[in-house]
Amino acid sequence: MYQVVAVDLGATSARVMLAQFDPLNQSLKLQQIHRFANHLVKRHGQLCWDIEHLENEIFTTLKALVVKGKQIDAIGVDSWGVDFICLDKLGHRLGEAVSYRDARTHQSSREFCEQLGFEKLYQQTGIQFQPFNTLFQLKALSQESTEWFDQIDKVLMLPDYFHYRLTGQYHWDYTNASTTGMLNCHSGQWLDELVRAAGANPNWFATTELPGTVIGRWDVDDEHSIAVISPPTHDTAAAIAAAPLMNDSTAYISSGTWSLIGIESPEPLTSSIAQLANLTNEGGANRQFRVLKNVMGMWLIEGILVHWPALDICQLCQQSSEEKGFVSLIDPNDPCFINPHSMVEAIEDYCVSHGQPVPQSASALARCVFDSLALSYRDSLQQLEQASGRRFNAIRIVGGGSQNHLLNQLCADVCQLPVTSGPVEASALGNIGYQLIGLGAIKDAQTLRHIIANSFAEKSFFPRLTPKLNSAITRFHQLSQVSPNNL
Ligand code: LFR
Repeated sequence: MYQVVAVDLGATSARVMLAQFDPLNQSLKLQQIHRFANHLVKRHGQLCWDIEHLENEIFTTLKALVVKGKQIDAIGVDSWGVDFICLDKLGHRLGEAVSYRDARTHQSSREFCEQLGFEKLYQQTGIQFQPFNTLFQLKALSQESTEWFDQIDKVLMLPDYFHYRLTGQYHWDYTNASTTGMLNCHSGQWLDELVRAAGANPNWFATTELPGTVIGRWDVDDEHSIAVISPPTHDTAAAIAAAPLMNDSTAYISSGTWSLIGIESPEPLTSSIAQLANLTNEGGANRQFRVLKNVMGMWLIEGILVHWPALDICQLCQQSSEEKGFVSLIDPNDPCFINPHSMVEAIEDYCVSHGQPVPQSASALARCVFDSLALSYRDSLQQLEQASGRRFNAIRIVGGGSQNHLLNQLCADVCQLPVTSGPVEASALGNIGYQLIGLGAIKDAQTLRHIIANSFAEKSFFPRLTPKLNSAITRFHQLSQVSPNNL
């Protein structure tokens, strides 16, 4: 029996999960050890991650597990992409971990991107334009005249920072490094010229390594020392590694704070069609590319729930399912939803400015979001079909958002495709799976998917006839065409 711990950091909630893998039966069991809230904090006028809080929760939970006498064969950390931490020569943290939701790049990213030439950038990196890509964050940092800027010796992506805190070793996982927008998508090497253009130093980074690599050991005390093995440290890469995708005609949606809709491809897709659709080509755990589209997902719902603290997501979904569908629609990727001071006001303003009725309740607001997300999934799938030449006959939804039966059903109805949901804890499972591959307990990526498919429950949703669908699609297109979400 192997026991492995995944620290899975999400933008709003984080989990420490313990998995048991039985090599004889090839079965996996997962147990939640601890779940804690993650939130943004304002520091020196910027929106930051509370690194001390995260580190404290991680270390306290891991130590408690060891003290209880749990045998642990390995540990690995994954989190959202693009965000990073700067270290000095002695390995001390410099400044804060500024969040990708901070506005510091919103203006400058477009200017810098235009200056570099997006087409050239896209051909080299395969990475979508998002104002928060690490490339643009570094550029913003280099222009901030921060007093410690000259002391930067290394830049680590967030999960690798926690790996460093556990082991003292510096490591750059390929999957998360690909989200920086500074890797050559063909060679997987850092594009030094681009790094320099961002005002950064190529020496701050080193060669990336594939998930499954042993980073070092965490010496808990004189008696205990545990291997730290790199998972796919980008949560989306981990989630997709755990998605039981058995053929090329199934598209996935990794559903959480974001909805990431995509396919796996042996090569990056960087045609003008892909560029125009702002598809990204992120590095996959299994050396495949994650060709996908970012759609602002549960973030919008989380933003609504802030205004109704007594409601939980299940109640909200239940009430929304009783609302009339396709009344008001939004383009979920409109920049006004990245970090509004009030999500409710942002949706209301959007409806007013697009001549639509203003949703009058939490459930009407949520219904507007769910309908719009499903329509946006449909468009993304079409863009993926055009860019890849594939035809999809099924959708697999994984991650926390896959528990949302209303959205799963709307997705099936609007996309007119069968949907299968699960596993819910996809990022943690992908994290665990690659540690087990690193330990030699699981043979390879495909075997991992079979094991996960056989070990965890799934649920099916079949497309139904939806009367007002065509007019909703037309209305949605009118909205998304006017949104400045692409360059
Ligand atoms: C999802 C995710 C997305 C990435 C966004 C920002 O949690 O990792 O893949 O585009 O967060 O990092």
